[in-house]
Amino acid sequence: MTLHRGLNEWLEEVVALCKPDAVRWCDGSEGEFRELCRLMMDTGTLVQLNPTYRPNSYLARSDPADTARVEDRTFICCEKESDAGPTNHWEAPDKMRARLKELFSGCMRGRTLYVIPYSMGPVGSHIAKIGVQLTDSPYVVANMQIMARVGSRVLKYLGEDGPFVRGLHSVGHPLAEPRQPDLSWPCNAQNKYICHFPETREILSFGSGYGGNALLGKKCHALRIASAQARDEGWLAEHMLILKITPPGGKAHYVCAAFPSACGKTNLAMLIPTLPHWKVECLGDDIAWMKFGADGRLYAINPEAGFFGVAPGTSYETNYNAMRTLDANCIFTNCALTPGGDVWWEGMTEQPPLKLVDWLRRPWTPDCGRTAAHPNARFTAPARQCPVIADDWQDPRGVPVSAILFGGRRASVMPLVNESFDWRHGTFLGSIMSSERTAAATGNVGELRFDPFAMLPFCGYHMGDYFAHWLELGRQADPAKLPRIYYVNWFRKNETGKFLWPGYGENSRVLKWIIERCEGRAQAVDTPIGRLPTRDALDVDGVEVDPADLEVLLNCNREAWLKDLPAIRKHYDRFGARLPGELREELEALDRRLRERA
Ligand code: OXD
Ligand code: MN
Repeated sequence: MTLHRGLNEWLEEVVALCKPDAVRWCDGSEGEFRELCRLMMDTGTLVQLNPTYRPNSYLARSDPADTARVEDRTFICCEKESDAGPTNHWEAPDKMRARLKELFSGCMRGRTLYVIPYSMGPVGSHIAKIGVQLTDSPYVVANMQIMARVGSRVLKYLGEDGPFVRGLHSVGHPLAEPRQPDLSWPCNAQNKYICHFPETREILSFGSGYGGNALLGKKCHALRIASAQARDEGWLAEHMLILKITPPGGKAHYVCAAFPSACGKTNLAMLIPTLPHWKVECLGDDIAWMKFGADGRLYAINPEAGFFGVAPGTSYETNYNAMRTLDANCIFTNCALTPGGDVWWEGMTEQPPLKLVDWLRRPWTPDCGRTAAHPNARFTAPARQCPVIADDWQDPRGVPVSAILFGGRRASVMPLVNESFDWRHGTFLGSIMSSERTAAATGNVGELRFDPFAMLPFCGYHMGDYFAHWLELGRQADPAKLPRIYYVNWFRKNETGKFLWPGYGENSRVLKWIIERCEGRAQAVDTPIGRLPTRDALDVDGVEVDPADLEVLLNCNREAWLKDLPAIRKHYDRFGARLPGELREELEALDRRLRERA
């Protein structure tokens, strides 16, 4: 199917090792998608949703032991342990390869191996990269068709010797002789390994069929491998949404924003501004790859072609555009099923349906004391279906970035918005990002963790070196052309636990201030932590926020920050000598500014 020698040789090796019954080259066609979905309906992996409500859409219910990314089973296998850094699990490449060789040996018996050539980014864009995933999961193929540009056109572009990232994936559940019927969600919950070899640009993933563990183009390639590649080649691979914002009668700006998983990136990316005549359009909701253009500006592409969003909490009220994106051609995973054959999840409607089948396939009623959907239930939806997808979302040149936002869920300390003094200070703010843990990964929900640049689970090398890479790019660039950097927090609460800021569409007010700052039109006041909007500069006309709450939202709380400093120091100490000196200096300068008399 290809004249690419390297790809053919690798495929031969994998076939000899994994022993699939058949090999199928994926062409990325609609016919292929429908055929695989039919096949998965036969094995019970998918149910087709009622086409009256959702044409060409399906629901998958996973094994209860396979419902999220598994950070404790995720490894960076570089030659030197010190290069993986303290935030990654490391294993020596040879040792891990030997262990995985045993697991992969015969693991595809009774199954078909699918070859998925994919492009992260528009095919042929100078910012895009090619990967090939070999997998025994038709669920992965169908999802990858939505999430990436897949199939024959990618193979054609790859030619006979083009470079590509190798991704081998198996659910780790061979079908023994005599043939047993397959499971509806085959996996190998006891033996999950999500392994990255950044030096050779390879991914080996075993045992899980879920999301980021299995759709290798996303977290594994577009973040962990790409971040290492970006360091080597002088660009950025980031856990960021991309949006386009156009002021009334003004020119469009592009904004990238990094938030930890399940902190509302999809909502912000598709926000409907409450401010009259401001327009917000979406280019991506999870990942941005950025390269400097010949004009010295930073240009971003969304390497993905779809959204793999958290379903619970998504409704016509919270994210109308996401809901409309889900009208057809989607795969839902671990949502509940209505008697009429549609999906439902917590928060989708104010009143839950009276009867459902929950994600564990059990009868469910509102009083049964369990959630109907899994908290990390997901939708996989084509980006092109988003009603506010920007017309230039597939521009191979990328879009010039005016501002970069960092943020997380912080009930206290962090103000609504804070502008960094410069790129170096912005890098500092990114490096101290922290957030309350969500259900997107296993662990205790609500616990506070530092998540620098929202890259904690996704940086494919030493996080200290990653900070240094950000600083280095800033040093090489023309400061006037660099995006401005902001830290935002929509999640500030009062003592009774009530949110101080309404969020959602009202966040357009914060975006407005940011854009006006970029255009040199809005006022700010210097504080020890950065530049905050003056009371008049933030447009709060028509928003219901108590003036006392606004005071808290736009205030630098010196005592609270001073109390946070020991935790920041401890966070920094993890990086030892590889923490760039400039960031330590930023921290000490912050400490000094906080102690100076106001
Ligand atoms: C995601 C995540 O799925 O960050 O985007 O977990
Ligand atoms: Mn994400």
